[in-house]
Amino acid sequence: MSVGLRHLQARKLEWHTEGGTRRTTMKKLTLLVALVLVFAGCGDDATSATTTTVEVSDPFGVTARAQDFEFIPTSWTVPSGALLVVDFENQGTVEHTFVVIKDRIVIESLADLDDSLIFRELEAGPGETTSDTFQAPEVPGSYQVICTVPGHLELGMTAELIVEN
Ligand SMILES: [Cu+2]
Repeated sequence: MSVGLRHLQARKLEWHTEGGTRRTTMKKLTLLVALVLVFAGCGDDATSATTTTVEVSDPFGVTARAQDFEFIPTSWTVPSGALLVVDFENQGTVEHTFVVIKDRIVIESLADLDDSLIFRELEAGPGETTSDTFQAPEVPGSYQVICTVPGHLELGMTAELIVEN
């Protein structure tokens, strides 16, 4: 599936709610892709038509804010496997990151983190907003989100991405 990011960003505004994101109605978008192949035979009525229907879920908007030194809100609930459009807004005075940890592993100290444990990473400088589009984990559960700037996890920059069926 190829959908332009600009298109996704325009659509995701519908799902933003103040103070975070609630699970809202997942509208199903039905794309009707009709491929009609017409073969004009010489004298024959040789016409072939193929119709393919593809169901695509709308992207799910997530707004995450960082301050010095906390995430707001501290949890986001998303449908499993959904296409997420994440806006990470850094309202702090230093750089922050939004790092989703794989496989429901919980990191308590940055020393426990290595790159193989990172599901997805966004970073934003002070006053910046970074956006990213990626697929939520398929397996339901609570996925830890941390800031990986040294010292920030220890100051409490941890949150959770809750994946529900
Ligand atoms: Cu931070």
